[in-house]
Order: sequence, then structure tokens, then C-alpha cells
Amino acid sequence: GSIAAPNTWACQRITCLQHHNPKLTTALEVLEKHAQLRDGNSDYSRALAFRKASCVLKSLPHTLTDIHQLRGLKDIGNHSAQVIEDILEEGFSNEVEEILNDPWFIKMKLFSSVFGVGSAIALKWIERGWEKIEDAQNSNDITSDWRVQWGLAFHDDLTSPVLRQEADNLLEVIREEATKLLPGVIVEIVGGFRRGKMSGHDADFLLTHPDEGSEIGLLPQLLQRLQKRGFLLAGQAEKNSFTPGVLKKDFKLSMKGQLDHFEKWIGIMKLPKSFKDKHTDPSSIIMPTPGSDPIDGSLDYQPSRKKAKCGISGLSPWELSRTERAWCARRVDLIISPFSQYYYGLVGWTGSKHFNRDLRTYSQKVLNMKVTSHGLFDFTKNQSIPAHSEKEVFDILKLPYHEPWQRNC
Ligand code: DCP
Ligand code: MG
Repeated sequence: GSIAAPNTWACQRITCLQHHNPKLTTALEVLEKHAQLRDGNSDYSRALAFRKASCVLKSLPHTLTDIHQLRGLKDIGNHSAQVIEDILEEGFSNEVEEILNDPWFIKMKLFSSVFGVGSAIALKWIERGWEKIEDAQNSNDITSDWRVQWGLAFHDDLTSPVLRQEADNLLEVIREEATKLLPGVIVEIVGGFRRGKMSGHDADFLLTHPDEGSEIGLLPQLLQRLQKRGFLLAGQAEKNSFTPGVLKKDFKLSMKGQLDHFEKWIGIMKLPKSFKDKHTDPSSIIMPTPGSDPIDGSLDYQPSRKKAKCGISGLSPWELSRTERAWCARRVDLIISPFSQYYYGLVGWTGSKHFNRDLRTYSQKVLNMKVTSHGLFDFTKNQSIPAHSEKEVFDILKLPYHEPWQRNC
């Protein structure tokens, strides 16, 4: 008989990190990645189909043994069903194995692992005949994008997973400095760590303050303090671009490639290697002091357009990455939310990405509501609806409340 989950929407189902079908979901996610890299930003539909199927399998309470157990589920397309059947019957899927051994796929995955490099740039690099990260690192005329420059120079650091302990230690530093500037500030780890992951590709932090408006101006001051303590390597600050209109307007049109309209800093920090293995008293951290050390913290966090030279040392990102150092480069996002948008922002920045995507489609199709990280607009009532807790966001959306660790679809 069918053991399929009765709930149609991923945002209605519980999806934990640990589940019963990792072999199948890993295979489907290879196909998803392949579709993403092949289709680029122009067409998500193929990638989405594999993600949906993988997501259903993650929410099953048993290990799947027979394809018929999935009968009638709309989220399992023909292509995914075929792959699942192959693996159940043969133990593997030819299509997946071929992709994993495909030199194009291997190179695309490698190049798009560089911060700031998407499928379009990765494709260009392959067309130039490049095979390894070193080929891009050794090229003189690469790009003026600060992310790619730093991403290439620190590729080893940035592709080694950020550990939960590092994120926890950094949280304390950020809380300490932010609280000095703005007592009562709320600082949360969001992203994968909030969903219970033990490692991630970056660390995401969401900041707010219950006294709406007091958060204005916090970010530049916080960055200055982190800079003084030697934590900043490179990054870019973005201003808040929210207007009430974005609650109503078409999501894709208003986004222009941006994730949301919050003020934020997207960058790379220098975390002491000691952050990896133990709880570290944040006030005891002594990073190299500006001026006394060639690898000081005096780097511009506003990137220059030309190949960046770093602060006092005058080293390029590449030279800096080759020096003897007690720190590791880590991708960090700092996001500032006005309190009135905070709980929507918290749900959005907690993810997963697929959870968010499903939540948006569900809200639109089932409730005629538009949900974003900034709020919720009810088109039937023609008004926006505030939320005062994460639970309230789920209530308004008529969804059972699920903890962050149950949103791992
Ligand atoms: N997010 C989103 N859509 C995107 C990117 C991000 O909705 N295109 C949201 C959901 C993510 C959160 O922001 O969970 C953080 O983004 P990350 O890319 O850092 O994703 P994770 O933190 O989930 O993964 P990782 O552990 O690899 O950092
Ligand atoms: Mg993350």
C-alpha cells in the first residue's frame, strides 16, 4: 500500500536532517545540481522537479522499498520516478553515475564553488579551457568582482565547511559588540545552523531591536568595531531598500536578483582557528592588531573595483592567503531587520530555500496571500498582516507550526 505523506505541500510536512532515504535523495540532488548548472538562472523547472521529489522522500517515515509506495503523489515526476526505480532495483542509477563522472559537471561544480561564481561564469571558464581552480587563480585578467577575487584567493578556506562551534563563537562576538552599541539588540543565528546543521557554507546572522527604528545605523558601527578587532577581511554592505509596495508587488519583479530588501553585509570574515574546537570567551580574542602585523584587520570592507590591495600590508588577496596565519576565512552574512518585519525575516532566513519557495507558492495558490521576508499581504482582504512571533506566521498561513529543525526540505 501507499505510505506517502498525505500533505501535498512541503511546508505542511515535517522534514528533518536525518531521514530514511539518504541514498535516493543524494541521487536526486545530483540531478537537481546538474539541472541547475545546465539551465542556469533561466529555467528552474527541471531542478525544482528533482528537489520536490527528494523532499517527499525526506519526509517519509520509512525507507522506501517499492516505487508503488509513491503512487499518486504529484511531487514525484516521471523522471524522478524512473531514477528511484532504477536505484531500488539495480542499486544505482546509470544517469546519476554518468553525471558524476562527466568532466563538464565536475568542472562546473568546482568553478561554481567559488564565492561569486554562478553557472554563467563557470561556463566561461570552461570555454577558456580551464580545468582547475589554479587556472583561474593564475589568470591575470579575471574579473573586477571582489567576491571572485577573494573567493579564488581563499578558495580552500571557503570550501571547507564552517563548523557550528565557529558560528556559535562568532555569535558571541557579534552579540557582545552589538549589545555595546545597542543594548537590547536581538542577534540570532539563522540559515542552516538554526535548522540544526552541524556545518554550512557560511554563517548567517539576523539582527533586530524591539524598539523599531533603533536598529538604524547599527550595521556600519558594528562593522567598524569588528574591523577594529580584526575580524573583517572583505565584504559589501547593502542599504535597506524596503518600501511598503514590495509587500504587494510581484516577487520576482521587485527582487532584481536580490534575496530581499534588508540592510545587510555580505562578506568574508577572519575567524581564529581556535574557534573551531572550543568555546572561546569572546572578549579574550586577540586578533592581529592593525599596524603591528602584516596581516592586519585594516582592510576595506567596501571593496574597490580594481584588484584589491589590502590595507597597510599592501598585499593582494592572493598574497594574503599565502601568509602564515592563525585565522580561517569564512563567509558571513549579517542582516538587519526592522522589528515589525522580524518574524517574517526570521522564517525567510531560516529556510530551507525549498521550504521558502514552497511556502510562497502555497500562500499564493491556496490562500491568495503573498509572503516574503518582509511580511504578508492578503489579497482577499487587501491588507498586510503583522506577526508577533514565528508561530503567528504559521498560524496566519494556516500551517501547523514546525520547529526550524523540521524545515529541512
Ligand atoms: N535563502 C533563500 N533563497 C535563496 C538563498 C537563501 O530563501 N536563494 C534563505 C534560506 C536559507 C537562508 O536564506 O536557509 C540562508 O541562505 P544560505 O544560502 O546560507 O543557506 P543555508 O544556510 O540554508 O545553507 P548553508 O548551511 O550551506 O549555509
Ligand atoms: Mg547559510
